[in-house]
Amino acid sequence: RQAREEQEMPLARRDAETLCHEEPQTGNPYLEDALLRSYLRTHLPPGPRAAGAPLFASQVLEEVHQELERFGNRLLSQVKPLGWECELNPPVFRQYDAWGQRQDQIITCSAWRRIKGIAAEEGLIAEAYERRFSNWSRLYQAVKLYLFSSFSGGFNCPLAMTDGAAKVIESLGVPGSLKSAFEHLTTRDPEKFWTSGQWMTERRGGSDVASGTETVASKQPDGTYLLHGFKWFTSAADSDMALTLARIADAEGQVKQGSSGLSLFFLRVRDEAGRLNNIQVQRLKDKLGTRQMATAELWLCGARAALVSAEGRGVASISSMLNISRIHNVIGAVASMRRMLSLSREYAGRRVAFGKLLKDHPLHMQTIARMEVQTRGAFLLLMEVVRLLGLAETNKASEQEQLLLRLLVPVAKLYTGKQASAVAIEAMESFGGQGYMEDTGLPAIVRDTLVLSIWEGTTNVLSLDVLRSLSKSQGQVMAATFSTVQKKLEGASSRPELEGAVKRMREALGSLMQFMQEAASRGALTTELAARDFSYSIARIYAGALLLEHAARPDASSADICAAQRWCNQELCPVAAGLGSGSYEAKAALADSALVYEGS
Ligand code: UCC
Repeated sequence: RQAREEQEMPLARRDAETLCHEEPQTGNPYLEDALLRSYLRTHLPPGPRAAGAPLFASQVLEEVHQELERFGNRLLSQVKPLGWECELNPPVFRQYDAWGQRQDQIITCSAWRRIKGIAAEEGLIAEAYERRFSNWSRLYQAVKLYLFSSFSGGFNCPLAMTDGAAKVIESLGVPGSLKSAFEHLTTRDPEKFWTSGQWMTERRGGSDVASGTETVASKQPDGTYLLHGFKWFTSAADSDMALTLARIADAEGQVKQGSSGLSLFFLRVRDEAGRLNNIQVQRLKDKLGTRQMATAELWLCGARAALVSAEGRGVASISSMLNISRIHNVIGAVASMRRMLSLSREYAGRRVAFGKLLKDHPLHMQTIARMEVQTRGAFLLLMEVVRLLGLAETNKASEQEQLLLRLLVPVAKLYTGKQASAVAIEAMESFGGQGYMEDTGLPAIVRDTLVLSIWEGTTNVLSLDVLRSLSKSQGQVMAATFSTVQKKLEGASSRPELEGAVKRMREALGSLMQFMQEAASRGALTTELAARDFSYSIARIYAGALLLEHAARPDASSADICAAQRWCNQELCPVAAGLGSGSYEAKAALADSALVYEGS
């Protein structure tokens, strides 16, 4: 018996070793992304360049293709290991030195600082402001950021705010006082590159900025201001500069409350010697995810700052920063979905269960295919937003395109944030228990994804921003949406395979129009209660139109067609169902509260 056991043990061990999990091996993220490549082929102007013609009028596609292939290789060989190092070595806060001297030092790892340099070298901010590809520059920058995002070890966050700060300064006409800052933010030189913070959140409100901001700015004889206040949530607090909101005190020390009391300020975080600008770091935040990045609570104890907006126009001025960082949020969401999917599908080709590879189990493939459809819709929504932004920034956007941009930024941000969380969790599950293991790197992606529906405006706050865009434009944003979607549907209706999907889209569009007519005769409560479902309806209908447009191309693949059909099989206009079921009526609001507080 003993002899038999001895024989069996090594055999059992050998079996276990051969059944070991295989790590999914993904390749160049650009070359492996079929939808990205077909989108670029369809939309970017092809070469070759006619003699004397400006670069942007031709050659964009060829140049971009070569550049992205190179960049994809660099991401795999260089950035990916650095990003993982950042995950393993989160920033450390050293408040005092050994001798009791206050230091307030935020120590980041060398990989984090190296990624900062790579971001500069790759022009991840510069590209959008150099405009070497004219209106396509924004889209190209966004594509690079999309590829970079999942490997970046969280550095996509400081880049979001840096881009937003550059945008604010550019929209102010790059005043002399901010010229140097603008150059630092948009340089390709790693030695000169600055990142910026966006210090908005205070204790009384990350969402309700207008009434939650308590920081006070006192004017000095030299025209600068000293800021006193407490910033409760400053992402990437190792940044070089920040834009922040404060209330200017009058001669009596009084401040004006509300939104019209807020002004926008620029400040350097440290001086040339590395000393903090009268800022004290209270502590680093202990977050669920994005742990690679130093998020801090900061006391402004007379931080010297320069006023950059007109007095009382702080929120309006910082809104261009918000819109840019919201677009980065969309980039992060789509990137995260794509990364999880590419790992999941690769794993399905390696892992055997119940006698065959996961990819040969139809139910497993159905699950991944559903995520693929969501990811494609989100990707096209992102491309549409950055295409429109590129047009607006080069003064090529029609009035209709400007309206669409205003509406689609919050819509895309709120919708893709939710999609990304759902897809990331589902994709993690597709690895079974392995997906739950820290050292696979999958939990880190999931954690970092979950924040995307929270920061830069929660789903409900963004839904209210959708309503704000409607009221500010007196409904014109919706008129622009309806006519754009209708045009895309007309283009797709000639393809017989898309007939059913086009029909469902037309019905959904009709339902959305009908909802708007009915909602107009109801009160503000209906509009508010419907805001989230309304925003989802716009997202699903607009993304459906983009998928149909992509599927109607003469060289569309069968996957393009299938994705469009399946997207349009989901409920496209949830707000119509909500209206029909009475979900937006006063009595439904009372029932909501009763339901939530039963027993309390
Ligand atoms: O700071 C944060 C963490 C940073 C981390 C960033 C990482 C990103 C990484 C992504 C990569 C993966 S989070 C901060 C989160 N907080 C927010 O996002 C704020 C959320 N709250 C809002 O959005 C609010 O609704 C406010 C602050 C905009 C509301 O303020 P008001 O003052 O009540 O708003 P008003 O009165 O409606 O608007 C004031 C002006 C108006 O212009 P005028 O005066 O000309 O009529 C509005 O039209 O601002 C204009 N405005 C806008 N314009 C307001 N919002 C917008 C907008 N979105 N676009 C254009």
